[in-house]
Amino acid sequence: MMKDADIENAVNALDSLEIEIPSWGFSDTGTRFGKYLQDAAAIDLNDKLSDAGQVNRYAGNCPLVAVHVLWDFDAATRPDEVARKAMENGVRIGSINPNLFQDQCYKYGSFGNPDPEVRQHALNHVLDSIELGKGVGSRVVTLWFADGTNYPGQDSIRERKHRFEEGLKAAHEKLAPDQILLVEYKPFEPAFYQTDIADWGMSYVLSRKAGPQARVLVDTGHHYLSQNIEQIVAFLLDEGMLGGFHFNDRRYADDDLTLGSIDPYQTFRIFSEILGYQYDTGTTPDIAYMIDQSHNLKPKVQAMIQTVLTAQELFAKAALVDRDALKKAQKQTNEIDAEEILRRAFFTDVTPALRVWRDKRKLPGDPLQAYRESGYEAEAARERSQRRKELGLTSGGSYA
Ligand code: PSV
Ligand code: MN
Repeated sequence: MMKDADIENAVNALDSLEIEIPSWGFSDTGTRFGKYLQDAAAIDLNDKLSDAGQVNRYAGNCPLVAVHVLWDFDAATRPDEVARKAMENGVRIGSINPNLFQDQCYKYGSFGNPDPEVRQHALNHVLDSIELGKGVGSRVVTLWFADGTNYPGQDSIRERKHRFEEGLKAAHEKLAPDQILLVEYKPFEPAFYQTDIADWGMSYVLSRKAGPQARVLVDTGHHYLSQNIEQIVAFLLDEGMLGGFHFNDRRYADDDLTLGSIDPYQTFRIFSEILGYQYDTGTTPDIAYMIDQSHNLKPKVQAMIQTVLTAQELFAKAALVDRDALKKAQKQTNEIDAEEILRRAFFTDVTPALRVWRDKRKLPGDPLQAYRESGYEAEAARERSQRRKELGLTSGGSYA
């Protein structure tokens, strides 16, 4: 049973949580073996903003939508129009994700490419993305690089590092004072010998060298198995260098599974580190809580609602950690009590707090069910398959 004080703590914590959802979570995506198409999948950015609006309407606290520049924009897209469209759907444009991996010229990398012309091409795209961010009123530019090499000796690792230092510094120079540059790391894939920004340490060094508005982005799927992610989070928080997350879960590699579907305790421990830092310092770190998931099989809006609800539940649980008791147990090196304090919070049923929070925000008590009953998905499937036909696009048909 939750005590009133616990409910209050959890509700306050939830009030401080804002989750960003990715536009690419609403379109048809797949694996390198192919795609299974869904009739209700978004076709264009308008559809994605509409879907994101639904997630925010039912789940609450996810008013930001991350966009991927080449997947969502073309030369004719007007940033002010996009910002207006987002507003119409009750959301705003969140992080801008330049695409530095799709063009043929990136075969040997973008910022790390040995060819200065390709490096300039990549930098121009990042600079355009920074301008786009200013145009749509977004604060965060997120950089993920597929750069790396596939064979030992293929290129100089140190020279590639220098090229990155130069490129990131040049990008940082063009940021508006309120923009931040997030640098994401990933240990492998698509490069399989060496990735140029392989872990948080490399991202930390490069961000520091880029300038004061650059920070590290932790994608929870971008670690080797069994890596202690909450330790990375604690370390970066303490250094003032944690910029944001790409949340998802994984079993094997960068699986993009639903947050908390494999190891909810890990997400809880990450949240607990953040809330513990807030408790100790009395400050709220500026963290972009973003989801990076694209669902191949699940219905996309439902999957995103499920994800947001999971984040809310785990964040509420993390708010229940008895910080004073934990400090006391740590002081006494009482590891059993210390661990039990975490476990007790994790295993508490926080439904009462979620109910209070949802009532307060006039959200449905069961957001997933309310969305399912709304008829939005059936209508989206009908209208979008019709539009696909008119556009000559392949459709999922009755297998969606
Ligand atoms: C790369 O695996 C990544 O995590 C980057 O954040 C990309 O922008 C995103 O996935 C694309 O799905
Ligand atoms: Mn990511």
